[in-house]
Amino acid sequence: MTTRSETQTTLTHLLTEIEHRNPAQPEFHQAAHEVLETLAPVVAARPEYAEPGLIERLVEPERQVIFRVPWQDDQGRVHVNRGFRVEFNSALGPYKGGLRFHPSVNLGVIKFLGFEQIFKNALTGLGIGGGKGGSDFDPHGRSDAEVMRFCQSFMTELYRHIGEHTDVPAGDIGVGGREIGYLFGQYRRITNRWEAGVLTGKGQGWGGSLIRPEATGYGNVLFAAAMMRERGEDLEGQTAVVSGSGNVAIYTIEKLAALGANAITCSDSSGYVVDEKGIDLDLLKQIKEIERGRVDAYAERRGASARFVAGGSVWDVPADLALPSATQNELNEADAETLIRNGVKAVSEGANMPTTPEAVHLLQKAGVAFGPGKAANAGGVAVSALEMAQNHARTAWTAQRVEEELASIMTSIHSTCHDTAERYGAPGDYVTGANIAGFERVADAMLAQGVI
Ligand code: NDP
Ligand code: 2IT
Repeated sequence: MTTRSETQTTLTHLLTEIEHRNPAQPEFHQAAHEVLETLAPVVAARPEYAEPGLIERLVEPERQVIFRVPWQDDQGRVHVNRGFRVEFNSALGPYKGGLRFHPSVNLGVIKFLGFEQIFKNALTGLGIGGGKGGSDFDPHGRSDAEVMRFCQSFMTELYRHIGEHTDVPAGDIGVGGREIGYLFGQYRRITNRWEAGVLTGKGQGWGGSLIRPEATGYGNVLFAAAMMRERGEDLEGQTAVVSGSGNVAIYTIEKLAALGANAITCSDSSGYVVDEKGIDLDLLKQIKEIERGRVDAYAERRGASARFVAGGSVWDVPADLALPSATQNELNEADAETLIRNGVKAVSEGANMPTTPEAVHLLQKAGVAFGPGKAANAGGVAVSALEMAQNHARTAWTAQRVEEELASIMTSIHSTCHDTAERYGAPGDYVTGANIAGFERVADAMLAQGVI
């Protein structure tokens, strides 16, 4: 019988090894640390998980594809971007996870996202493995025609690696309905197949699921509501700071309002907006989804209740709830201190790994309910899996049915994380609960399927 501290020593050695074998991938190291640092209790308690090679296999992607993406801008100039698809783990189902188009994308970023995705997808209880992809292409300021040519070039390589039973990409930062449309069109053209389940987040009317655009934000708010219920409170009357102004942020703000809470901020990489009356969603959607504009335009058009703060930290704005919904490491130790000082009750991650490890530690120590992204933002990929189910059955569910399924999945993820944390001696620690519960499901499948 191995003790917990012996197990922790083994895991610490493994983390050092991961850093050596994967140099210059700080985000991947961070994601691996965050998971492996919480696994000692379950590995010590269940000897089968200490089997040599199990965790080593889990941290090594099954396949990593890197490719050239050449494309021409509207002036005919040639640009060369880099494309990635990391197929991390398929023990539970086809690789599943989004595509990110952002200049900061590199292999380490895609690996961190793919690694997180394994556990997130396991937590949904559905049959989906973990993967992620993307490119260092920057869609900001590009015309529709440029984005289309880029997507077509990207898919001209990606198509050979994906498929409804193999690997099913979707959106992430910089990839929404427009990009999924262009990607699907090129896939269909190259393969001469109507294979609806090869991508999710498709348009309604050609295989997309109702509520998929809303699912990540809605799901995160449902997760936050479940954490608040544990504290004997609900969302009615609570104020919230939300970062980002993209897909996740917009539908987070929408669901908060539906449940009686009030989101008073949104942001982008240029700064943040604070609106004392609460964010006007019609205006924000008009600026972001239709005009593809910036949040400073929101403040200009909203009138006296709103102001734009260039640069600065959205976490300086006092509120009961904080829902980071932009990008990784956007909420640091100093931000956590400010939130705690201002009396924040819950932080629920809509983005992937937005809170630095030091900030997570501070929030948990201060008794703030903390929902890690792999649990709290799993609603998006869960509804992607429901889109795949509808595609396979050649049917389309009502919005009400999808929303009910989403709500029941989020409730079940919350209780799984909550109960698992308690079972392993970390009551209230959703990070430990999510990591262990996700790990158990994937590890059991990997052990059953042998050394592959
Ligand atoms: P969008 O592209 O729709 O929006 C991204 C938002 O975040 C924009 O407001 C963008 O501002 C801001 N942002 C992005 N990068 C940075 C940065 N480096 N610094 C400051 N602001 C930044 O993406 P999504 O809303 O889809 O994704 C947001 C987060 O949610 C990501 O972490 C993603 O991985 C995660 N997520 C998304 C899911 C989905 O279904 N879409 C599912 C689960 C998680 P700007 O325009 O200035 O760059
Ligand atoms: O991070 C994520 O979970 C996503 N970007 C959504 C992935 C998906 O396949 O819907």
